[in-house]
Amino acid sequence: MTSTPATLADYPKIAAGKVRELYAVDDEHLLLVASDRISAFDFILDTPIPDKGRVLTAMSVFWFELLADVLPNHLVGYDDPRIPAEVRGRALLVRRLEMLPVEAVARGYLAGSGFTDYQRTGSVCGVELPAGLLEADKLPAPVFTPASKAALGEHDENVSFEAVVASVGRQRAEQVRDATLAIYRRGAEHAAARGIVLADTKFEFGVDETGALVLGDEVLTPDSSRYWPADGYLPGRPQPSFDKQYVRDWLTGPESGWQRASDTPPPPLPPEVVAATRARYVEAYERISGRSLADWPAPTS
Ligand code: Q0Z
Repeated sequence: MTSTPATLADYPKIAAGKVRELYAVDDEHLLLVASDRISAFDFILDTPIPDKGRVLTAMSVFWFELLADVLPNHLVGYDDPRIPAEVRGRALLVRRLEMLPVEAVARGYLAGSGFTDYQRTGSVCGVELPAGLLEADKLPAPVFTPASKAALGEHDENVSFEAVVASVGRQRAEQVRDATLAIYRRGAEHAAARGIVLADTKFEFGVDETGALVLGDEVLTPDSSRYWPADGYLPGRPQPSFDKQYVRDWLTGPESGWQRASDTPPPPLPPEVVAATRARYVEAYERISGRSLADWPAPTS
């Protein structure tokens, strides 16, 4: 015997986001690890949501498989011996790519910075929209609204298509735009048939050693997308988040004692809010995939 089971400490950590970490496995492979941490109102909460990392990882894998005929992706494995037991079920072994410096956003509905920019200018990322649209309205057709990757803790900044052309070249920019819209359309159509509105989403693309465009990162998870319940969808007001609404309602309600404007960190979540939120993540996965979370890998005790 020359090797022992991998442990996370064997792998250098090469990047960390708010709720995920990235490790180098070898020259050609990375390990993308999703934690159970959750953010709300731009704070990382002190209270984890059990199984959130597994749910988002399982969801990404479902979407990679469904979308593989639209574009190749970076997924190599989710139950591979190179994945340490401690992160089993919430880690993806992926091909190392040359990532493109663009947040590839598709919007089918008017929300977030898309709605803010529309109210000020009537357009988003240089794309003119019809007058008179309401918050959360469905757009006449999905739009590509790229953003530049911001430093940790900063918000991505919406940019024009010409800014993407300037950074990656016209051919690649057109390929990224077309792939973004094709993948969003396919995902939104699948989600709609299961009672979920996929309002918008952010993809990250890379280029492999042959020059091919490859879908990377996490795909169509509630952390990279706006998921709304189709039930009760009503434009003209902010829509409830499929996954985080219990957290937001409790934090902004009287029970928490927290003032959003106070600049103080939010308090820990009570067990019933944790349980309801966990159930929403599991429900989103099971509705979208038609699969049971019980069948997804987990650490073995
Ligand atoms: C992804 C990120 C973080 C999670 C780099 N296949 C790939 N090849 C090369 N680089 C990446 C990927 Cl996915 C890559 N990110 C974003 C950062 C945790 C994901 F800290 N950065």
